[in-house]
Amino acid sequence: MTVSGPGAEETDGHGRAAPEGAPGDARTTVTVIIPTFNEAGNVEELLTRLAAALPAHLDCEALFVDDSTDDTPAAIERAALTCPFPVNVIHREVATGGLSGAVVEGLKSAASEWIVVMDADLQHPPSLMPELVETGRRARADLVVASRYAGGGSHAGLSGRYRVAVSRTSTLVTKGLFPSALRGISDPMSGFFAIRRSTVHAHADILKPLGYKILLELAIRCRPRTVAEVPFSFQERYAGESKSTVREGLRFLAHLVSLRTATPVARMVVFGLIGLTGFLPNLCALAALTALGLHYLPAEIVANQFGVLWNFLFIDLLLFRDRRGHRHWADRLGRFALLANADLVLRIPLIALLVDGMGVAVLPATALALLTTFVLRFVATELLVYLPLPGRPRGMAASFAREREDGAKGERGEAEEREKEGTP
Ligand SMILES: Nc1nc2c(ncn2[C@@H]2O[C@H](COP(=O)(O)OP(=O)(O)O)[C@@H](O)[C@H]2O)c(=O)[nH]1
Ligand SMILES: [Mg+2]
Repeated sequence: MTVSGPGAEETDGHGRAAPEGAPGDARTTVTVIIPTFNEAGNVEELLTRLAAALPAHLDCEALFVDDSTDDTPAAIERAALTCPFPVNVIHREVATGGLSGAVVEGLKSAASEWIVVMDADLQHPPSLMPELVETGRRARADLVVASRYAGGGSHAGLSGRYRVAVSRTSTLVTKGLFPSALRGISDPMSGFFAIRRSTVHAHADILKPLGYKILLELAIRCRPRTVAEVPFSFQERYAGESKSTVREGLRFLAHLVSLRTATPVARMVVFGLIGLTGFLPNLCALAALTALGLHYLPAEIVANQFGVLWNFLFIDLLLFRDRRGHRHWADRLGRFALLANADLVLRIPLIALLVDGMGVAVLPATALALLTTFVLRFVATELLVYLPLPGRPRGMAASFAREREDGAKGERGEAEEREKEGTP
């Protein structure tokens, strides 16, 4: 076990960790949240192994959040009959938010002091569940991560070199992007962890789950003060097939951008970077149009629209992904294009004012005008294109609403065509 954060490993004056209440003194309550998508062959074995591992002082209940299209709910019902602790199921007709959405739904309805999240396929050893909670109690941690990358851990059950490489690389990139929020977490992609309910519930409304990486979301948005880790060996799947897809990998990238651009300043930087990449289609279109014999001035105007479209796609799909539901795409594109072209129209008189009216040299005047119109355009994009309409849901509720709009072609339809590769 490794612990980091303020107040980590509070000692009893003899260098030993002072427990919150030793096992036996106080009962601890834990809800084990298990997201399931077609895991009929795994649930009975999972509950059996959980029950076998359960120490007497732990009051446990299992909460399946199920999006299955097979007979998993019936399998859970059967297994619950012989299970020594309560088993509850939230079966969702619409799999809003996919795996992360399921976990967040479970997190919100849990009432116990501790919550453990684990997969149904036994890749996360059930025998480790009590140790995660005990470690959290002893270390007074808010979050305990079962880590494949802590000393003694391993990802042996991760099938194929490709998935191991993707997992390692995405872990490195993610830790590099969030060095402070992920300090002390060697495996931010782990789907096996224990968290205090108080840590989650204080931030439940700002969670915007996307794809598979719920721990990342919780570590960054809930900011647990003290984090501990327990090494574990990622096992082979017991039965059934992996549900992770290439699409989940793309979702993970979008999730990273959304987490990294949570503040307006970070959003403005990414807005600027995307704007810079827009020069490429702009110049290509300009070259093509002038080669076709179009005069360079109308060609400039048309080519600018290619840059605008390019920028809109990236900004809409990556930067303001969670605010897309506020307006129809045509409305967003129209407003965005209007602003981008107004930017051109505004810049010229501004440069003229700076040069002729205030005596600024042409180059600094142009740079200043570019900067001014860039900031104005960013603010206007936030306010006029992506501000929620009155009465429309925000945050997670908004993305949920959006996915509902997408209807049957959402998670469930997509689930049918899941391929077997892709996510870290
Ligand atoms: N509720 C719910 N659970 C899901 C969904 N997708 C995957 N899961 C569950 O999440 C866990 C991890 O999924 P898995 O396919 O094993 O991913 P892998 O370990 O990355 O290959 C399993 O318990 C799945 O049944 C989903 O859309 N909804
Ligand atoms: Mg799995």
